[in-house]
Amino acid sequence: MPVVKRVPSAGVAAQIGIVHLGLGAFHRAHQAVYLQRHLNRHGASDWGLCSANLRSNRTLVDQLREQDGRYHVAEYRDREQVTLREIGVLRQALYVGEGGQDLEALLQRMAAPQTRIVTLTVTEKGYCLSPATGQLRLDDPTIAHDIAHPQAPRSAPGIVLEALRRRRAAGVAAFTVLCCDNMPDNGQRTRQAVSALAGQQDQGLAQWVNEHVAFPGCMVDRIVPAMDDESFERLAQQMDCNDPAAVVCERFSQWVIEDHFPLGRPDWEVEGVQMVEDVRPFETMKLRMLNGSHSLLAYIGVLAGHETVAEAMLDADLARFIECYMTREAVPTLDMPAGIDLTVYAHDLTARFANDSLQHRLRQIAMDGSQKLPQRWLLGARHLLDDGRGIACTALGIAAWIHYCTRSVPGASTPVIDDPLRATFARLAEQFEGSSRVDAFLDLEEVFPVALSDQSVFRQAVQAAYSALLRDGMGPLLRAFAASNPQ
Ligand code: CS2
Repeated sequence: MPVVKRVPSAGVAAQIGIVHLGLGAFHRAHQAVYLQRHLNRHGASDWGLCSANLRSNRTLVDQLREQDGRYHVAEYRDREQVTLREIGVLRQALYVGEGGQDLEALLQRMAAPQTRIVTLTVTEKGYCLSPATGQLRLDDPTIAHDIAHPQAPRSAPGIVLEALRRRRAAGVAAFTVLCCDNMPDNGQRTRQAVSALAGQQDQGLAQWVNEHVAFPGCMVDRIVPAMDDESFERLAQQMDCNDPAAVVCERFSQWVIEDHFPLGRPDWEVEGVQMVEDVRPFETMKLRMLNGSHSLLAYIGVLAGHETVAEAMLDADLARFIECYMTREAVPTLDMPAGIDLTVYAHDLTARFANDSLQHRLRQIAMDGSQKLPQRWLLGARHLLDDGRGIACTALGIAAWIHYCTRSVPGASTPVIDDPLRATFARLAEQFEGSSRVDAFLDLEEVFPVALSDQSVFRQAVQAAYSALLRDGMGPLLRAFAASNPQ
């Protein structure tokens, strides 16, 4: 049984100052915890939280409402030590379903002068941008809907824009928009989504957005596995916590934010948030080192027969492969400010991945690969090739992703793939095999920037990895890799 340290919620969030879109586990275990610590420290705060789920998990919103917004976060340092925090900073939980329930309440809340910041964790696909180029996808049905019905928006950019339109009409200053998703240049990408949508609706509004709305970028980091029955049971048994809205996460947490909040912000730096002028180096580091390794572990790990990240890290060959990826294919692409030691960072990541008090399923990370690969692997691969370096680990990752998305699984007619492009993957799997399948995948311009897929060295590396994978299988391939790349 672990030693449990309990931290109750203290103080009252008198007013809602932040509206959040995307009430998932990550938000509850990351941003809400920083705000809770801020509240506990000050005893009273104007930075209470209103969080909304868009089209997913209505049950959670109902549960939170029943609990008056209170829930628990269990932070596992390891199997022996846990901190159980009570969160009381969530003042309002909303659900905007297909039928638009709570949409008006959400828009009113966002338009209210007390709301000074709007934050988002709607996952990469929630911005409706092309993953490879970052341009708004005008062919996306949700965006097409929002262009036709600006005042009844369904997409996250559409909701942000409609709230801004109302503020402008009422003469209320724009809130600051803070994207907390794992995208490159996430502030700029969010600006791009909102302002391109505005350009389709109303030029005057588009200009106002460009002139008046701040979109600082930020890097968020905390490993928060999706909750499952086992995690709920563990909370009940180990700490008598029977909370259907609880989340489990690691002890580590990091938040680096560009300090540009025209209407003010909580004094986050007191809670350990790093406020910086330019977040991009931190974001690129995290995307390529942590998330890049995560995605490698996901596709390669599943094909090697593993289920969770910690279990995959016990596979010495796979752990060696990840280490080689970090040092040879991620670190050389990074240009960090003084004081950041990437060797230490890589070492700490390895320890975090190996934390076996978390059941972080590889399949959770494997979701939405088409939206994740460009920033996790492909921008780095371009950099490496431009420098004349090798991309062996990345190439095996891409080969594993293609195989993961198209292989047949015993007992199932098609593998269960959770990705916006899953229908395309199924079609390509049916039409092509072997090297033509690889070519067909690399031709997907939404995922692979032409500047990369045009390079024959790149194609050849992925082709070679894919045929070796089909020939040898993942286990033997990793064994051979580790044997020829000893520590
Ligand atoms: C993971 C991330 O699911 C995924 O794609 O790589 O959610 C990762 O756990 C977080 O970014 C960690 O901060």
